[in-house]
Amino acid sequence: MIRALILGGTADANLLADNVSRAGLDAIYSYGGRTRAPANQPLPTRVGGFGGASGLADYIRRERITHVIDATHPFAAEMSRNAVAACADSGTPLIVLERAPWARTSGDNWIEVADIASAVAALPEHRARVFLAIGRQHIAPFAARPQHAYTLRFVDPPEGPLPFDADVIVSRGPFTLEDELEMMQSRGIEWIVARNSGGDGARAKIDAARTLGLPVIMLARPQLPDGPRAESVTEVMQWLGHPACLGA
Ligand code: 3Y8
Ligand code: NAP
Repeated sequence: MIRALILGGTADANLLADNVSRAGLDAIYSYGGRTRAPANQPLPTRVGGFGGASGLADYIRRERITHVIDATHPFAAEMSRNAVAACADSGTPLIVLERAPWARTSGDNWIEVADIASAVAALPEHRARVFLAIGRQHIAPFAARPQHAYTLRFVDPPEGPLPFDADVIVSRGPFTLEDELEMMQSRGIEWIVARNSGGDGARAKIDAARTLGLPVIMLARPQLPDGPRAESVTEVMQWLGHPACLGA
């Protein structure tokens, strides 16, 4: 009898939850608790950390979880590493639902970097108007370059003071090309800093940058442990032994 744990928090995880629910499978959806009002799911939902890999292993045993699907974001590296360790420890089948990274196409002006420090170093010396589309958790290092006019985008309003002077857009996406073009042109954006998240929910800013001929400092994904992977909800449903529903 299947009892699946979906490590969620992304558009792909939401599509999977919809399919799992419609297939009538017993499953739990898990959020990390990063946002104030996460999207509702058609499955029983838990919010917050497990307490490291050992906490997750305990949860798997206590809840009699039979399958784990890591449908977290490609940059949620700690959660993904914990899932590999906990499933190995508890002998639980694990699959990672991982969307392909965006590939540079002709017309893209990308500066590909490995980490945030390199992204900060890739900015010009002279004052520029910079859109940091990397969320809230990793912006502090940009305080080393206060000469720029920064625009940030968060899911929720900032709780405390920011590490540097910046305009903040509060919006949870997914974003459209029209909205991104309007935002970048009205704010005179000259540089974009982004993560190579892949998927459709965040790619509009990349397409808008290409249209406007703007440079994108593109953060590469963290290395994750090897293991079974699926690039689509259909593949995950097959792994669970159930055909996907329409629209997967
Ligand atoms: C809490 C769940 C849906 C899912 C929406 C996707 C698409 C929009 C693009 C930009 C980039 C960013 C950020 C982003 C995107 C989707 C998807 C995606 C990027 C929610 C969600 C949770 C989070 C957490 C949040 C992080 C932040 C990252 C904003 C829900 C809306 C920048 C990643 O304030 C914070 O602390 C926010 C933290 C982790 C990265 C960061 O370090 O700040 N996502 N995003 C999940 C949880 O608690 O478990 O609230 O409903 C999900 C989505 N975010 O409804 O269709 O699937 O990728 N999320 C990045 O790509 O760099 C925005 O602004 O262009
Ligand atoms: P992270 O740095 O990899 O995880 C840090 C810790 O947060 C984990 O060790 C775990 O705590 C807890 N956690 C993370 N995701 C969880 C989940 N789905 N369920 C339960 N606990 C979770 O993760 P993150 O980058 O902050 O991402 C947090 C959430 O936002 C994830 O759901 C992810 O899918 C979503 N998200 C992230 C990004 C991004 O850019 N990182 C983008 C879009 C959506 P314990 O160790 O205590 O178990």
